[in-house]
Amino acid sequence: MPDTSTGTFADESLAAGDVYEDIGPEPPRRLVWRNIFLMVLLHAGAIYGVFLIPTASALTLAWTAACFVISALGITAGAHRLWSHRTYRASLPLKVFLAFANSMAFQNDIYEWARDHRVHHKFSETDADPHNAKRGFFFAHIGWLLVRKHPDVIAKGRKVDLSDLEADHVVMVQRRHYQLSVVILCFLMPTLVPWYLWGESLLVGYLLPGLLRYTMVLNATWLVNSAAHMWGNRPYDRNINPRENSLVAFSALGEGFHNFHHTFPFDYATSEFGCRLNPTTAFIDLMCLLGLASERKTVSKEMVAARVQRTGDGSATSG
Ligand code: ST9
Ligand code: ZN
Ligand code: ZN
Repeated sequence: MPDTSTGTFADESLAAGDVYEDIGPEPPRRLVWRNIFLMVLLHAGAIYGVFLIPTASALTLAWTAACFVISALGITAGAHRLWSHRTYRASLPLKVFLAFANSMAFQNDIYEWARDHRVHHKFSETDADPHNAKRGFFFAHIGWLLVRKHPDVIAKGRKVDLSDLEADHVVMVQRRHYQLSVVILCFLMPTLVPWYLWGESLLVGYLLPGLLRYTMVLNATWLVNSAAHMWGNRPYDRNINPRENSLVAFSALGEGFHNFHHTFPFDYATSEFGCRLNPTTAFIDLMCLLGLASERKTVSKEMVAARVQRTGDGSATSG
């Protein structure tokens, strides 16, 4: 049974057996009305966009899908597997591409995203976890972006080592020019390309490859924090909340194997099954084939098997 009052560290950088305990009463929840207003507006625009799908040209729909995949890779292959966990090494051209793709996804700059994500791994399911899933599905999904952070997130987060990110020029340049890059890459480019190249209306360009695509990438990402921390098997570690969730893996380009990922956060594939339901792993493999990436870290089959035996919930299909 998972311990519901404490969170155990699942990060390899921490001493085995360390336990972080939640302390003190819950501070008052401080709503951020600006974010609530903008998120309601964004989702309303995205829903309106759904009704405009029949009026869009085939090229616009293909462009919307391409924008989804590129911006999603900026999160999965970029902010997550490269910059948060350093699971592989990327060449400068690949890093620049991923930084552009990351701005297209508009989920905070790489530095802030990776900082919050490292804090999430280190203090999973405690007050110091930015999207602590013990506070319910809504909080883990979107609610955490609508309220001030728990003081523990900031206090504990300040102790997390970010020196590699500070030394990474691509990360710091993207951070310096973040707002402008988002305006251009997340909103202007997706809208203007179909208008200029094949005469799509500006409204459809703004609502489909713009707002609807952005909202879909956001929700696919948030499902990893909400659904994949609540529903699914725990073949590798039954003592932590993150689960294997195939539906989330499908919508999040392979990021739904979350029990594996929290157990072995250094593995570039975030799964023992390679490219199965995992386009991000296929993308990193392709980059290696093209000489643009190298040094993929993986966990050995023996280590997975031993872990499955020791802490798994018995649902493993291999190991
Ligand atoms: C978004 C992010 O959506 C999504 C991330 C999801 C992560 C998912 C991970 C799952 C695995 C990967 C799967 C990928 C799947 C992809 C699939 C794709 C198909 N440590 O933040 P402030 C400091 S963003 C240390 O203002 P408040 C901070 O530096 C969407 N320090 O806190 C600052 O210090 P100083 C768009 C920290 O006031 C001070 O604290 N954006 C930490 O509580 C205040 O910081 C939005 O919607 C830390 N962890 O406000 C909202 N955190 O003053 C953007 C903070 O010295 N965010 N600090 O500079 C906000 O508006 C605010 O952050 C807030 C909290 C209202 C949420
Ligand atoms: Zn992670
Ligand atoms: Zn997680």
